[in-house]
Amino acid sequence: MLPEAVSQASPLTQPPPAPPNGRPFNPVLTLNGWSLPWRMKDGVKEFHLVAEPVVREIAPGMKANLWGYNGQSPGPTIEVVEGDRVRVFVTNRLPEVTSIHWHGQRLPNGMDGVTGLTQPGIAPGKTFVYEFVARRAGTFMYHPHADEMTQMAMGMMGFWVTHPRDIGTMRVDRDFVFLLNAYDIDPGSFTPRVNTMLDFNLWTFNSRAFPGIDPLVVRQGDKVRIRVGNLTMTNHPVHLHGHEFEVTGTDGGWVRPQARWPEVTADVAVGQMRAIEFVASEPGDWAFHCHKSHHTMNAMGHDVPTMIGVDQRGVAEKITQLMPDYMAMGDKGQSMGGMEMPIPENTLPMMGGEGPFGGVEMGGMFTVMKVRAEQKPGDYSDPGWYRHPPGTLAYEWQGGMPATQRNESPGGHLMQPTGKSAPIEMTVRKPSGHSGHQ
Ligand SMILES: [Cu+2]
Repeated sequence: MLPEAVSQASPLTQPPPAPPNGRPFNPVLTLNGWSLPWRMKDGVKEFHLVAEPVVREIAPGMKANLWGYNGQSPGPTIEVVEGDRVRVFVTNRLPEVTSIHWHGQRLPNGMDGVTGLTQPGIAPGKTFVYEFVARRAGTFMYHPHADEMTQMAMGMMGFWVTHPRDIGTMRVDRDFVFLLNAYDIDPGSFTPRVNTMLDFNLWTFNSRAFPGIDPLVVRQGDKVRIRVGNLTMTNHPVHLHGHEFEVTGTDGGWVRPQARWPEVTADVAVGQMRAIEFVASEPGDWAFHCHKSHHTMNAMGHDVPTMIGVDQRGVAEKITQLMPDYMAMGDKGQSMGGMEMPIPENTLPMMGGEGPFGGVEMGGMFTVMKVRAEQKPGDYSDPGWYRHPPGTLAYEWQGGMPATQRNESPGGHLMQPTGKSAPIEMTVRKPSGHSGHQ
């Protein structure tokens, strides 16, 4: 008999229980996801993945028709221990052939899951068995190697973690994992375009867009690892506020301590995995996001012309005669904070999320790491917004303003177009006590 194919309906983060059998390990926390239970049979860890159409809530207010595994996209995280013998049953409930490639693993060539090269495709309705020993501890992914462009554009992918054989190796207090993924879903529609190569309009962590992405909740002083895998078609510089980290793991394994350097942004290229580590020493609500600014926007942010500095007076009245609902936007930037725009059904606002001080004006690949002194070990529940100690919050200046100093020399060029140098006039203000400060 096949092991039960456990299915998950919720897109919320499900902290996994401690492993019930087999070698002990510290489970990871899959952001807006879950880990797949296994069955132990004659010393082999057996998992059952079902490739199938799913409905994924990308964020409250928007659902997408995707393809995934066991009820969700991405599929569940698979967690095993170095040295485990693993057997994965893969049942295909899609309308076309599929396969699973175990990205990054050392395994017998015939278990590598490349349709046509190492196996025939798994036909609809059929089940294939993959079996190998998890030889190397580290961070891995799984995805089809069959009609890849369609199946990945539809959300077929999942995370795999092989824990070290010794539970004390590379030990951390909290270990978060998620995949970077992207979709092209027209505003008002439910199904991704599958032939898009570059111009995706929904940039997601584990098929969730901000404000739908759960926070990374940690206890102050915790050693934290965040593992990220990239199965989009472009790279993502992931950036953490308030802390420096080191890349301690890549797709090829752990990075030797002598080879690490501190940074605050790690670029994760296509097909790569990165594990970053740091001590969460600074309490607060720290942004954690892709640094490509159009990746922290949702669908409505694309294909909008730049209107900064354009005087739209009069234009709106003329257009309103043709389109009664027209609203001129963007002449002072595209800030959407506190602004309600009419948008099609099943579409996320371009930039959303409410913070304690107003609109966060972010979408897509953005979430918040919440560091709290009072968070209990192992507690991932949302502690609410950070309460800033007195004197630690940016505030509005209520005093006067100095007169603006302008350089009035014509043009201010070093060289005139003729090639002759022009006299430069400069006004130098020498320090004279604190008269300029107020
Ligand atoms: Cu990005």
